[in-house]
Amino acid sequence: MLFPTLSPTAPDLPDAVTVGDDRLSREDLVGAATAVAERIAGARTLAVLARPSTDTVLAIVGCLIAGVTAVPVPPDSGPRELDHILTNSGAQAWLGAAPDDTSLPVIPVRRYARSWHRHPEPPGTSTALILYTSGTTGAPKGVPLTRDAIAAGLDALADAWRWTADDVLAHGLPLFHVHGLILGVLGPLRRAGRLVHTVKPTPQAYAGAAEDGATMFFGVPTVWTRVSAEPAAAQALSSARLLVSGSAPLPVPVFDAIHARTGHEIVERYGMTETMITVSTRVDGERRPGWVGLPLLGVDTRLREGDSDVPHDGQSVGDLHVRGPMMSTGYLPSTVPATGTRIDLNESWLDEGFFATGDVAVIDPDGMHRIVGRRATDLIKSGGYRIGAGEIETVLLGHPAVDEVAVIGVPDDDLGQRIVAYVVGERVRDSELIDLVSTELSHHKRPREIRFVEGLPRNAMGKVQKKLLD
Ligand code: MCA
Ligand code: AMP
Repeated sequence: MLFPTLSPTAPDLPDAVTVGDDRLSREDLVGAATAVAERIAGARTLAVLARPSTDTVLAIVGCLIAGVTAVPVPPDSGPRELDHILTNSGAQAWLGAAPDDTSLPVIPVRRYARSWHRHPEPPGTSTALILYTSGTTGAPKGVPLTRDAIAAGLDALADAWRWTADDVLAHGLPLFHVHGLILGVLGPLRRAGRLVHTVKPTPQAYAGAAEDGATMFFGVPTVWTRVSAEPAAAQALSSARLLVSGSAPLPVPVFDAIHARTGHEIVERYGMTETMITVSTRVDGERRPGWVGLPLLGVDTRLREGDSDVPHDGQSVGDLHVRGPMMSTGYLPSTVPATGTRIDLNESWLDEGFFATGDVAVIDPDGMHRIVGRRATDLIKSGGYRIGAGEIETVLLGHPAVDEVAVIGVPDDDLGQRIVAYVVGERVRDSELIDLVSTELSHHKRPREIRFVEGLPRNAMGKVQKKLLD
């Protein structure tokens, strides 16, 4: 069974899932999610506006019980993103909350409905979730993940982190990515442990969860940076069993500050939407600051330069390829809207089951991995969100004042990278351009800074030289 928490023989947990002030016992969760499953039986794919709420958890779990593919959608998505996600995924309806002016049918999630019907376990090869993630150009890409992949990914993490039913996981991460949703919600259901979602990942909320007995905390590096800046909150986390960081590089000074304030060496892990988590430091191993650890159970990694292997000497840099049972097997097909031509997006899936991550790394003789950076400058990581420069440039070019634009990520102490847009054109208020991106796409994709310039640096071919900006 994919989620032992949902088994009829599982012991009751009065606080199986807490989101903010709303608490679901195991019985509430199973009863209400099974009622959702009955309402959606026969559907193929449903969209879920993934607000941090128990309704989102019930919608997703209802889909998992019924064997319906769920598409978690960022709740602040603008019309462009929404259109693309709904069309590309083939979502038939919204389950639970829906945007105001939607043309799709809306199926309610009823928090107090109950059903005890026993649904057969859907096949492991069926697609449980489609998650959307940014590429360097174009609209976000749909990543289908099967039940088997999710089970393998979560079990490999349980092995590395000794994650058990006794753990109470706390975090406040968004419910539309691998980190917050698969690890952060489905993880506790796979382990039959408890979840406390704090709605926002603030230092105060994490401290409160620790005082209430949470044992394990997830955060992106920005969260740990903010915790380390609040000594009282950090101190409260001393009682935890494990602090985990991922989604972007954890700065060494933050690792050190958290260690000094909590006594914990953060466990760092590395992954991607396409692969889930493939490499992690282990509870029973070395937690070396700046390094992301060893391949998880069932995972192979290799470093390549072209067709050659790069030595694992802790210094030679190569393209990181990963292979494992938790990976997706390819993006959903996409089409060029104007022509309807189908685009093959799957060049990163290679022979022998390897996936080219686009990250460059080193591996030391003991198998420890360090992520050195990304091959493409056009993928930005800000606050742990992956954001394609091209998507933002397309929106900004739609503004009548903008003639040319180049979007880059610049180093930022809080967000890791901050989105900066270089604009050639008529000078308008910065906020006009920032708000345009924030409404057309999602808030986290908005530039934090606009820099008006006379021209963009270009090479002889006319291509913008982003490396010369900043
Ligand atoms: C300010 N705001 C605006 C504007 N200005 N909204 C719209 N337009 C504007 N012009 C508002 C925002 O809506 C928000 O309001 C508030 O200002 C703060 O926004 P922001 O600065 O964006 O938030 P933050 O608090 O600084 O966010 C930091 C964060 C966040 C909490 C760390 O970046 C975050 O949740 N990151 C997690 C990303 C993640 O989970 N990534 C995993 C993917 P309000 O607060 O009212 O809404 S990676 C993955 O899955 C792989 C597999 C992996 O390895 O894990
Ligand atoms: P996403 O698909 O949003 O999960 O983004 C995946 C990317 O996040 C990876 O390709 C890496 O560039 C980055 N990433 C995730 N975890 C780490 C980590 N621990 N250290 C460095 N980069 C990371």
